[in-house]
Amino acid sequence: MAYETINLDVDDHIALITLNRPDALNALNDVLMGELADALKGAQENEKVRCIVITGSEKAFAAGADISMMKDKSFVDVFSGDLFTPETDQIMRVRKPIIAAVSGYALGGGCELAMMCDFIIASETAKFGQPEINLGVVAGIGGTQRLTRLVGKSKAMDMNLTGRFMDAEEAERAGLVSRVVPVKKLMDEAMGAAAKIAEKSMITVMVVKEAVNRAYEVPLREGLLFERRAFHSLFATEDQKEGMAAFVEKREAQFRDR
Ligand code: DAK
Repeated sequence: MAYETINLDVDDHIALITLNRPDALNALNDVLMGELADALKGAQENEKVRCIVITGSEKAFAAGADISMMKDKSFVDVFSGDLFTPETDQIMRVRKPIIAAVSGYALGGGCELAMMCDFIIASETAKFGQPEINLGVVAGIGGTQRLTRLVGKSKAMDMNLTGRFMDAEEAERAGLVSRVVPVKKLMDEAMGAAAKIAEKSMITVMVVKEAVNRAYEVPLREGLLFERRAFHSLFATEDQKEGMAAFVEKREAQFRDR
């Protein structure tokens, strides 16, 4: 399917999705969110794809939900239309890892989209923010919830109440992003991380994703139990036998996703 607001490239087991509404700094509208959800569903279903990278432009990952699209909507419109819920549900259903490669603005829904990914690699120019308060609204897809879990109450309150932006260095310090690299190296770094993940056993990769995400859903005791059972269950795979045999035999493991 040809997309209007995103580009999709699948190569070397990696699906690279580039948000592409340059005139609006990749603001998220119905079309873009629909296309993103469709591309992610396709990547999930495509057996060749082992890792997904979502990026924007050098100037903006995404400057938020499209304000022009939202400005005249009523409560009934947004409530009945359930703005972005099917699309965000689709993002959360993806079992393969998703890396956000963020340069420039990641604001409002853009910051929230990055946080829906499994981890964020940022360039030195990245700026994160939840400026919805300046528009008389509150964040709507995780800016008060995921951000609070990632950076703690104090910074989440600061960001959501003042609408200020956090630069890449602060975002790394606060635990919002996993790495910060020079802008010219961003895609190499993100694609390199994706390639590294693509070498692993897909079964194990998906279990890691489930287990880490579990930490956000359940009490520690339940999370630890889930992790332990996940560990036990992987002994039923050929990839566990291969991984451990390869270590003992001092060779590279050849995983077969079995
Ligand atoms: N929406 C629409 N257009 C946008 C936009 C946005 N969010 N951000 C930028 N643009 C457009 C600008 O209008 C401008 O268009 P033209 O005037 O050239 O036609 C073009 O992109 C370039 O922007 P600027 O001229 O403003 O560029 P600057 O470098 O001067 O400033 C900026 C860059 C990022 C600081 C500034 O554009 C800005 O403040 N943008 C708005 C940022 C913002 O407030 N973001 C939060 C939006 S609210 C929900 C789901 C999601 C959400 C809520 C609920 N539910 C499921 C319930 C999310 C809400 C939001 O994200």
